Parts: sequence; structure tokens; C-alpha cells
Amino acid sequence: MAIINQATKELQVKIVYYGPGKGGKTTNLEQVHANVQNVHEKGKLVSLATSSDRTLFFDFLPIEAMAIKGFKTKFQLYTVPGQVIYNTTRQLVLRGVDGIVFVADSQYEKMAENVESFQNLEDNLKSLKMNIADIPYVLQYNKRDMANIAPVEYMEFLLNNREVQVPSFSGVASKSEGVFESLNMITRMLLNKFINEGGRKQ
Ligand SMILES: Nc1nc2c(ncn2[C@@H]2O[C@H](COP(=O)(O)OP(=O)(O)OP(=O)(O)O)[C@@H](O)[C@H]2O)c(=O)[nH]1
Ligand SMILES: [Mg+2]
Repeated sequence: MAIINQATKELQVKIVYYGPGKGGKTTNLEQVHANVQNVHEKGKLVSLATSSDRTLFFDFLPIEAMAIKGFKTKFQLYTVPGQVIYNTTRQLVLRGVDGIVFVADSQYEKMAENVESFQNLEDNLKSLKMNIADIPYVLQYNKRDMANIAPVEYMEFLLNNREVQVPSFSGVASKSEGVFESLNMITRMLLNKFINEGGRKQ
């Protein structure tokens, strides 16, 4: 849950990048880190426990912005490990989540993994007494540069088929495409939620 410190006028927001293994979650954080210009606004990208490019624990990137008048907003970006076996770690990283960027892999052969990962997200939120319907999230259909990709419409059908559809973006995270579109949208959704709740602590 967003942490609001009325005394210091600070708002702290936790965003988790979720999705199947090798989908591009860590790449999203690397691109954000590389492209946020103002050094005062970004912290260090911390990648905890990686092995040949796979996240074994999580990545963490803090960024700061004066997003709301009078409030210093600290966004904490986390990735989960996508590999199926690391579910306990995913549950830990999800604790206190405010918003989610679900990074799906557009390659046809990854569709089952995408759906499985989304189901896993819903299950893990439930185990934390949260409901996906109450948590702002966006979908990123990544790896659009690959050869054997599913049409966006098909991915929408598989992953964005609830009563209320969420914003979705095509991406090539390794070229920074779709990265800031996704991040800007989720932060906008979270800040709107904060403003609509009258700035109250949840
Ligand atoms: N062609 C292509 N490669 C990408 C894209 N995004 C990421 N990659 C590559 O895909 C591989 C996996 O990306 P990661 O960002 O490590 O994936 P991840 O989701 O963090 O994977 P886990 O940590 O195992 O959950 C890396 O070699 C990236 O460079 C993309 O849009 N297109
Ligand atoms: Mg990773």
C-alpha cells in the first residue's frame, strides 16, 4: 500500500514488474535506469542474485519525481523472478504492491506461459488477501521485434478479457520501446487513485 508521510509530504509507491521468465522485466528496469536523465531523480539499479541473466531474487530501482504538487513521490520499481520455481520469492516481492506492469512475451510459443504467469499473479495476490480487480495494472506485449509473434488482438483476448479492460502497450524493451509508455501509464493510474482517495493513507 502506498505510504504517505504527511509530515515530510512524501508519497511512496511500489510498482512490480511481473510476467513469465525471460519476458523482459529486468530489461524494462535497465532501460528506465539508463534513460532517466536527472541523476537526482534516480537511484541505483540493484539486481539481487542473478545467474546468467536470470533474476533469482529481484531487481530494485528507486526513482523520485515531483509528480503531485507539494508531494515528493518516490516510485520503487521491482521485478520478480519469472521462473516458475521461485514462487515464494514472487509472493515476497508482491507484498505491499500498489501497481503492476505485466510484461508478456509476444512469441507464440510463450502464450501458455503468459497465461500461466497471469494466473499465478492472481493466485499470489489472493494469498496476500488482495484482488487483481482492485490493483491498477497495465499490460506490456513485449518482444514485438521477434519473428514468430502472436497478433496483439489474440494477446488481448488471452490476457485482457475482463469486464474492465486495462491499458496495454506493444513493446521492444531492449530498444526502450513501450517502456516509458507502460511506466507513465501505471504511475498516472496510481496518482489518480491517490488523488481520488483524497490523499488518505489506505
Ligand atoms: N529481441 C528482444 N529481446 C528482448 C526484448 N526484451 C528483452 N529481451 C532480451 O530477452 C532476454 C531476457 O530478458 P530479461 O529482461 O532478463 O527477462 P526477465 O523477464 O527479467 O527474465 P527473468 O528474470 O528470468 O524472469 C534478455 O536477453 C533481453 O536482452 C525485446 O523486446 N526484444
Ligand atoms: Mg529478470
